[in-house]
Amino acid sequence: MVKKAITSIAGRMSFLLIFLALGSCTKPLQAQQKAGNKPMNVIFILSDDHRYDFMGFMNKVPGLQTPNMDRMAREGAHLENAFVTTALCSPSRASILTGQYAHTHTIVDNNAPIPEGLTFFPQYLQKQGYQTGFFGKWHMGHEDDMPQPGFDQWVSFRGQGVYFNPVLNINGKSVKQPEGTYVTDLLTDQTLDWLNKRDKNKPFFAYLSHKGVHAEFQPAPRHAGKYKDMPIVSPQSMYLTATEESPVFGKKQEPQGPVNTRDIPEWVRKQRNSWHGVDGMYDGDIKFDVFYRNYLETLLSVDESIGKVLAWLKKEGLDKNTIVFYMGDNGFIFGEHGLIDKRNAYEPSMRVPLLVRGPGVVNAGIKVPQMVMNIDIAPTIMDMAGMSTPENMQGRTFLPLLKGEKVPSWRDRIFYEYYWEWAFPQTPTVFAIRTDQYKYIYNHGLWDINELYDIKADPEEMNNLIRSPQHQQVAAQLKKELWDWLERTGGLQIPLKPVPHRRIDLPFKGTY
Ligand SMILES: [Ca+2]
Repeated sequence: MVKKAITSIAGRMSFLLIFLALGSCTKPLQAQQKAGNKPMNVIFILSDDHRYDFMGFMNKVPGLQTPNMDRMAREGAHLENAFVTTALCSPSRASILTGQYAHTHTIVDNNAPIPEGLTFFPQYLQKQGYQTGFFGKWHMGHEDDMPQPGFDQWVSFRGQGVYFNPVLNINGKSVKQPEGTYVTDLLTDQTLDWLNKRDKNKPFFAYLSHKGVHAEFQPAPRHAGKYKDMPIVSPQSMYLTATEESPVFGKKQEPQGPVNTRDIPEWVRKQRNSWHGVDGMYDGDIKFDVFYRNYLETLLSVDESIGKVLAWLKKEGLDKNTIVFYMGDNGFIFGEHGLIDKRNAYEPSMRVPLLVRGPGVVNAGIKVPQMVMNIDIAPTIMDMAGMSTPENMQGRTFLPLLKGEKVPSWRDRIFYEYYWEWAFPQTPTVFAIRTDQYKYIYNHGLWDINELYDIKADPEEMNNLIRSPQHQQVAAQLKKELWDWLERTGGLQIPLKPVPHRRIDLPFKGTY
């Protein structure tokens, strides 16, 4: 009895300690410097909504040319199983910058405020003697574009920004850009201008955060129309929920083998004819094939941005001691399950491209199969800068994986969360757990079926196994681990915010 009580108190104490460690936003910065590591320069290039497999070398999209992403993969590491913990702009960006899950940093959607005292990892880099610069889309704390902690140089814009002639906030001052300016080129130039003026005695960290390739896509004029004749090949799951009225785009790809259409969630069927479905996309204003080609054309300038950065490093003689990252903030669905966009926990939504080039540090041409997450970016870059991971970060450094070292205790499961937004009510709150073989999705807060996929046997996630007698044990185990994770990490409090506006979603548009 006494022992039980002590164990219980100890358990509560450790929970309290974890809670304090995670919640202590205002605690002074403490990251231990590791001995003997020489800090490397780092350039982190982030794109918006670029899905993991739309890169030339992946051979997913015939005709798509991304020579600079291909070069990054050839000369550096391709992290083949890279995921975000929330497939949405603001939560994922906050997870990258804090090393924390969305329910921990609390920026759970695109309107959530930044909590006071939240620490972004570049703040540690500054303490470590780095000069740091932020260039591009911040998009946290709603519309604010003012300088944020952790950056010596600040170039940003409000909210989603615009593709042409943006107004930039440069170190707190609004500066209108001239007519004809294209945002991807502009942000790359701003980054390189700052690097040209840097203090050559200090290491640097640049965070180049592109608007491209967020909807609604607008390619640079030099790329417009380049893919106008590109054939559309639909994913195998695109027409599983089609009705007689559903339009067909390009070549229809039929599923290989039988499909369990009975257990497709009702919300997925309904979303087909909504803002984020292939039948109703953008309230009927944009067609799937036009949308698809515009996306690919818009991506080309992001690829060129990587090329410009690599060329600058070579010219400056810095390409041997600078690590370059390329990553997407979340994926994007192009027709899978009859959907477009992200938010949900399906593979093209939660997977992202992740390439890292760093001669002498990162093995050239290495493929990393282990699952890594956006919350690992901060610990990894801090590791490269010679610092250990702060206690309140939930990710871990994958630098050993980049070096090709064996890491026997690497994680074998990852977690996912998305919180319902009133502006896009067609996607519910979703929690998921994914292993190398299985994914369990819990559709929260609505009367619908949950999902279990054998990703190895069914990579397109077309056969929901939630009723399969042979899979009851794995379903029960994954469900338990998912809820245990939420409980352990303080994720059982779903944040609510007031909904003051008229609805903007069809078929309820204009109602309160
Ligand atoms: Ca995004």
